[in-house]
Formats: sequence, structure tokens, C-alpha cells
Amino acid sequence: MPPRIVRIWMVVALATVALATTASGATAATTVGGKLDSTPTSYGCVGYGPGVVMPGVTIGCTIQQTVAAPAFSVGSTSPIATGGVVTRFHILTGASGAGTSRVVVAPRVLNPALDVVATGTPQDIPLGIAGVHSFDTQLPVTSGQHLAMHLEFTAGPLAGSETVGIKWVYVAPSGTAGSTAKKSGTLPGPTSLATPDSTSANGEAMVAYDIEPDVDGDGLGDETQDTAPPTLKQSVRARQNVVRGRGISLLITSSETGTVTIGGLVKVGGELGSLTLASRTIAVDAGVAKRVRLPIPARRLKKIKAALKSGKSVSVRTQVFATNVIGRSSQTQSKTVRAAKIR
Ligand SMILES: [Ca+2]
Ligand SMILES: [Ca+2]
Repeated sequence: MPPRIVRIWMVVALATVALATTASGATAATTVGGKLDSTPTSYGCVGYGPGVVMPGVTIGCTIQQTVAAPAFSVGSTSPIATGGVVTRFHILTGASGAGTSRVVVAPRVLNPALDVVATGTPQDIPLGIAGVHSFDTQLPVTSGQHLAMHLEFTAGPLAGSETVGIKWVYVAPSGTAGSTAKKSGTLPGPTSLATPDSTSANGEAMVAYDIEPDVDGDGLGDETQDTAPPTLKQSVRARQNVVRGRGISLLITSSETGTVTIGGLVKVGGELGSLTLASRTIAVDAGVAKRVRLPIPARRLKKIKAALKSGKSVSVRTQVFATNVIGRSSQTQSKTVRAAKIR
């Protein structure tokens, strides 16, 4: 085999690997909720303030945007059109004279009946800082569910006094669509918002939620949270009868459902270069070992047979990598199989 041709084969093999490791096009992340471009003018929890609860007593409320408000919003969070994982949430708060008081905020998932099915880890906001506050979270959501924001006042001289606490709802001009539903309670809070304590017409909660796809359904957002590649295990018998088997046999396991791509190079002792074997890609289930064969074409088997008969050593170096369903690939792994001598 002229060395020049061998080199071309190797370039083709590497290009094939590069294509196979490119991420498959998953649906991009979306943001639902408000555009956060209106200054909050109202307190979302009006009605539970001083005189209702004694100072120092922790109180809170959950607000869910119930009606799309196209005049001032990118859309309602009610209900979610496409499921995934909420990976980040944003809340815009207005100026506050609340001093050292603090509030905790936590995103919530509600079912279609508006029962609370999940609450994200509460995050702390110092009330003295107005602006957009963004927090990472990990909250799976399915289509048809709703997103809501829960607030509690937990510390400082104004704890338990919502009406002088934090502005986070924009009140639209009269006649503009939009409303909120709310209910008071402490974390983990009420289990149902189906019968709100009160509603606030024309209010837009200044909150937004980033939802990433979760194609493999593991509860991790595929773009920023589900970044680990699958783990590949490859097991081969070190010496195999390559001629009789018309190829080599491998036992492969991927930690994640997806595919495993198997290729290889045949090295014939004493000669420069190698013979590249066409790679094949097979479907695998997570954690299930699969026996696969890397075939060697008859034309090449003939050369291998001749080399073995003339006393040369022949080996196959495998090139194997696993790819999960969201397109992340393991490193390519190699093992060497020596061809058994033939008579
Ligand atoms: Ca995922
Ligand atoms: Ca995953």
C-alpha cells in the first residue's frame, strides 16, 4: 500500500469522528414571564401587611401571572407551553426604604389546578438594592404546568410587613389586560392557589424564568446543567482470531442512552501506516453492556492473512466513543487487539 493513500484514509477517519461528536440540535432555551422593562409600582402581597401580622412574624405570598399581558409582557407564564427545566429566574424589584429588612424569593411550579408541586431553593434579596436580581435554580416543569413566585419577609425590623417591603409588581394603565392571583403563607407555603385570597387586576409580576430543554429527562437543563459527557467502558480480549472472526469483537457500555461509534486501525508489523476500518454507530441503552463486532472487509482480510502467514504481527487498534441523546460525546478510547497466528 503506498503511504500517500494511507494518509488520505486516516484524514477521512478523523473527519468522520469530528462530525459524529457535533451536538445534535436541541431546542434552545426560552424565557417566559415579564420583559422586566417596567418599573414596579406596587407590592405583590398587599393585604397582609402591618396590622394583619405582628412584626417579626414571617409571612409571604405566592403570585402567579394568570393572564397574558401583551401590552407590557412577553407572555403569560400560565400555562407553560413547552416543558424542560427552569435553570434561572429573575425578579425586578423597585426602590424600597426597608433598610436592613430582607426578603427571600423562591420559584414555584403549580399543576393545572394551581396546587404547588415544587418549590425552588429560596434566595435572599437585600431590600435596599433595587434592580434585576437573577438566581440559578433547577426546577423541572412540564407543559400545562404554571410558574409562580413566592416571597417571604424573614429578617430585620420590617419582617412581616409586606406593604412597606418590596415593590415587585407593575400596575398597568386601566383597561390593560393582565392579572395576578395570590395567597399568603410561609415556606413551604400553601399547597394550593386554586382559591386565591385576593386578586390584583392589571398587575404584572416582574419575574421571568429561563427554561432549558431536558431531552434526556434527567432533571438537568441540557444547555448549562447537563454538561457531563457519558462514561464509556470498552472491554476486548487482547488476542483474537481476526481472520476467522472476520473482524474483532468488543463489549461496550455507555453510562447514558445514546450511541456508541466504533472504528479502528489495522497495523501490519513492519509496515508504515495502517489500514483504516469503516466506523459503525450503534444505539445503546444506559448501563447495558452490548457485544459488537467491528468487521474487516474481505479484501483486507486477505492481506492480513498473508501477513500473518509470513510471520508478521498484526493488530487492530480500536477507536470508540459514546454520545448521549443531547449530543455530548466521551473522549475517544483505544485498545489494541493482537491477531492470533494462523497456520
Ligand atoms: Ca437533561
Ligand atoms: Ca444527562
